[in-house]
Amino acid sequence: MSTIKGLSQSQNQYDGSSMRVAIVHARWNTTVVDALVAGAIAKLKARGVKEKNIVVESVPGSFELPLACAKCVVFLYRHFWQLNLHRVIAGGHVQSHSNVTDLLGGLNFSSTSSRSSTPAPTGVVPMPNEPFDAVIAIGVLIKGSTMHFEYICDSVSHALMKVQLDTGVPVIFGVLTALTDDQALERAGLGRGEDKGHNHGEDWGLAAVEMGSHLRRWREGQFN
Ligand code: RBF
Repeated sequence: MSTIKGLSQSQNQYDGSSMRVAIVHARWNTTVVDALVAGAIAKLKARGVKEKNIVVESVPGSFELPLACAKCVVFLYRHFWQLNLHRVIAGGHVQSHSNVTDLLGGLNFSSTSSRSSTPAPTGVVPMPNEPFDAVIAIGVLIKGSTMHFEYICDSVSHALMKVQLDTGVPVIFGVLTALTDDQALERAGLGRGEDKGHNHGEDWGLAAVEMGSHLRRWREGQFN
């Protein structure tokens, strides 16, 4: 039977060739998680994201995903502050748009970034890593006989949304909340029936590049 559900493909081919993306995944239900991570990586690469710019971190379970995603972003904030401090000490100018508002409203790491047209002043300690354009949180929750599932699903989804809204860095929601093993397998393209299903990790890789691209544009005040 045909369905009207699902994601319609964007007309745009978003370019991930200068992007950095973090994937944070849980280790519960690894058969499914591994397929989802592989699907996400395949589509990141298909959009041009370089292998060296895809960082993969793992945590025990889905409940740990929000903190790990938040830490990726906080790490970057810290280095942003250090970077600006060094620039001031070095007598360099701080670009007029690199101010506290940027920190609160979104990330702006143009100083030593290859995206910047302004060279960093001499004496500046280089930022060890470029910022992430997006973070993909991947976990698979499968309902058991207790209320655990409901609590984890609820808290994790709210917390991941909070990380994204608080930081302005896109957090892609790659958490499956399945009622059965088969539901989870089918959503990773591993279905046991004739129809293997669709690997949603692929959609998450595409979403990461699309959102990273939108955020770069929106931060510059460019809207369609
Ligand atoms: N983590 C998952 O990522 N998926 C699960 O399906 C899952 N089910 C769990 C069921 C129970 C009864 C417990 C105790 C934990 C489960 N976890 C699951 C792990 C959870 O996300 C977290 O790692 C641990 O609770 C430690 O904080």
